[in-house]
Amino acid sequence: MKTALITGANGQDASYLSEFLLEKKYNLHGTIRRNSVPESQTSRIQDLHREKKIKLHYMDLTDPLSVSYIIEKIKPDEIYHLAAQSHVQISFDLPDYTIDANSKGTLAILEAVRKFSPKSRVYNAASSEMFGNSQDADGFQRETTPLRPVSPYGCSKVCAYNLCSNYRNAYNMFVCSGILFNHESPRRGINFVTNKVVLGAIKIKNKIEEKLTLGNLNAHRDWGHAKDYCRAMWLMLQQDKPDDYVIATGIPRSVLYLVEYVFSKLNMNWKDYVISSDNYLRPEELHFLKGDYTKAKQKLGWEPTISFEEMIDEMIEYWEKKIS
Ligand code: F7E
Repeated sequence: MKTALITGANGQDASYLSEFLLEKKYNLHGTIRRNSVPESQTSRIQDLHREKKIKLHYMDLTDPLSVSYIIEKIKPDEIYHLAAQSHVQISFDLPDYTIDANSKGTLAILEAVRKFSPKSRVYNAASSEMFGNSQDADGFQRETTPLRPVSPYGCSKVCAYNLCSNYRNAYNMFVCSGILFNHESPRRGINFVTNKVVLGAIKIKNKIEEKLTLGNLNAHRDWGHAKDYCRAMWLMLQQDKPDDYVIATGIPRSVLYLVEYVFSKLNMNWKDYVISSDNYLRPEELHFLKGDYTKAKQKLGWEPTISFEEMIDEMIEYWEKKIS
């Protein structure tokens, strides 16, 4: 039986990954961060926690002692490092914290593994936000595309990504980074645009809200389903050699397309309800993401299986049941 440790155990991705690893009979540990609302610390993994399928530990990325303590104690076969300050716009409000948690926090994980558990295989959650507005001549971003981040979040992830490849080469550690493009699900936080639009539209339909205020409708993102992307994380750690992989669908869509799709599914005209506000614009915008997942397909045998429309339909169904 393999032992896995997931940092950020209550996140969207961790919840899907936990279910996936439990099906594969892993002995599962997860870390959560202390906050003043304890019930929100297990909101996405309530059942797993209640049924004692995952053992939870307090850990904070800004407290390296807590990081090394857990890794030394558990010595996991596999570490899925998913914990982060993951909201791009909030990273402009909390730049110092974002760098501390995401960059120095990853360094704390790598140092703890190097000193106390050098055989652990590490998955690092890198991000398409690292590319910024850089793209290849064919419009795609891939593993070789230059990294030119346009947010403190993107910068923090570039630093973590570089540290991971440095530790892999310098200390011969098994560290992989998954460069994941946007990935969503009903479990996505409601301040990310997909769930914000779905929930907002359903509230309007149910006369709970009158309007939905958004930012940049022209931004394009390559959206996939979190469940598909978590399978790729596991595949990376099952290979003979550690490497970095882009995980994406290759299909960009605009925020406007998302809005039109959701409102028309609910038989409403978005133009009657959606307002654009500068409050949701970022100081520097990332305009267009389209990932080339050829390497993951060839080396991991990975491909996305859930379409954008199936994913949004699942989110609509989830919120309709909850709200109406
Ligand atoms: O924004 C635009 C916004 O916040 C998507 C994180 O998981 O993916 C995520 O980062 C787009 C952006 O995700 C609103 O300007 C318009 O262009 O859902 P989002 P994100 O910033 O792309 C990457 C890969 C990560 O790694 C991150 O951790 O939608 N947008 N109006 C809006 N976005 C939000 N949140 N709210 C709006 O009202």
